[in-house]
Amino acid sequence: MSLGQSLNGISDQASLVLGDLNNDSLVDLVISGTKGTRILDIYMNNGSEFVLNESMGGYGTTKGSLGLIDYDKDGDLDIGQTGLGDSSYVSRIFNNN
Ligand SMILES: [Ca+2]
Ligand SMILES: [Ca+2]
Repeated sequence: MSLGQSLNGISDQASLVLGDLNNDSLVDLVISGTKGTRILDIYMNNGSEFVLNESMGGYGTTKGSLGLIDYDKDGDLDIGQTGLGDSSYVSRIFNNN
């Protein structure tokens, strides 16, 4: 095994989940944690590398986890998140539109 790609590092018991968010058969990447401020970053896989597609500042959590499920059965994976937000523990669902 060898290193394929190094992405921006985040810390504070961060979490990561992989899944095909845009149904192009390429697995995408979601990371939650802190990088100065709390972040939730979504990387899309273009076939050769993961490219930052959306950075949702303020929605990052620490000491938590991420999951992907198509909870509304529209064919797109949605993001579930739980953990410590800015001031309290939170659980959220982000709709993949
Ligand atoms: Ca994809
Ligand atoms: Ca969905």
